[in-house]
Amino acid sequence: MSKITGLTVRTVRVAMTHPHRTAGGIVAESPLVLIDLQTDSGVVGHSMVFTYTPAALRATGELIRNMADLIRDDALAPFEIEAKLSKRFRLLGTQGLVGIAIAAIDMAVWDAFSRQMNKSLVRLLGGVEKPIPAYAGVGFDGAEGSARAASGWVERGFKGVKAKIGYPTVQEDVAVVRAMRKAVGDDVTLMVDYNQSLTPVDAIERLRVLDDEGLAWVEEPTLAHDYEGSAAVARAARTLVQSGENWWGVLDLRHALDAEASDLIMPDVMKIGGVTAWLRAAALAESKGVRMSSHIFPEISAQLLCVTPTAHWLEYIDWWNPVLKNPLRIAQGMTDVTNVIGTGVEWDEAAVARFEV
Ligand code: SMN
Ligand code: MG
Repeated sequence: MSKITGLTVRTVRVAMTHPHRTAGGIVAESPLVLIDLQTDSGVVGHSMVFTYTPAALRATGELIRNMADLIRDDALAPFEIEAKLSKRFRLLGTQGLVGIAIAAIDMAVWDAFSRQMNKSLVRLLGGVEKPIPAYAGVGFDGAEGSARAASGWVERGFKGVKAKIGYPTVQEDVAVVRAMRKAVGDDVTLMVDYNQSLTPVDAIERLRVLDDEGLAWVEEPTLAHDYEGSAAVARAARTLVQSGENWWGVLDLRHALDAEASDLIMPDVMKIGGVTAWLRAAALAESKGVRMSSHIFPEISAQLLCVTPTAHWLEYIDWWNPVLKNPLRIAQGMTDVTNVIGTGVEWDEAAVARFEV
């Protein structure tokens, strides 16, 4: 079995063509940490993590760099590395930036492991490539702007579009949904995302109004960790509640499922803890019969959804395409992960050099 010999960690700030506005703030660029994990067989594993704000970029990069000493000379065995790092950081805690750093290493280890076997991640995990329905997102851009952006995605073949809402009034939220529906027709699935901006009671009130709009889900109406509050919303609304992108680790997910906080779940492969944690999350979702979608990270998520028994939708973004050699392909609104090696993450080095900080 080959061994880990080192880590190269770079930080980039990738410009976004359209700043992504949400009820929880604006994302105008993508601060990313790019990880290359070296092994003694010469195979290199790649992974990337997203720090949402450039303020956290350097610290996250430094943290990952410092973890290299903890895994040097270790066997390329993802479950063992995950167990070791979780234990090593138990006293400090494995949420937040520490959790992101552990996930970065986990994803790079899985990538190196599957590259070494000359397989895609999905094949390594015992699955096969499957097309998964993909939806795209539109920002907090008003009725007209949201409708225009939604039409653009549908023209590119997407069968689902998610809008950011949480305007000052529910009437404005409804206006956005109706403008999008008018623009894309009845055959396109529409979702909305409040990005944790409402109190449970506000959410219950707004959903009484939105319940007749034919939405596939309402995402994060309340604080992501207020499981009881979210459960109250889920019970009161006919529209399905979706959440998961802000749950740290499998234990958060278990608490949320136990509280029936959400009808549907969408863990983020980074915040949940990487590939290892995703597999465990998928098992919990199956045990409860809860449909599971992904949150951003389209390349690796498209493969993981192929081995997720209750796989639902893939969230597509193209923000990181500028630094990727082979961004995820979408055909007629479905993912296409055929002929991919590893997790599919590999750098366009010339672009990385341009965006590196
Ligand atoms: C989101 C993703 C990435 C950055 C900000 C917000 C989001 C989503 O909540 O679901 O797409
Ligand atoms: Mg969201």
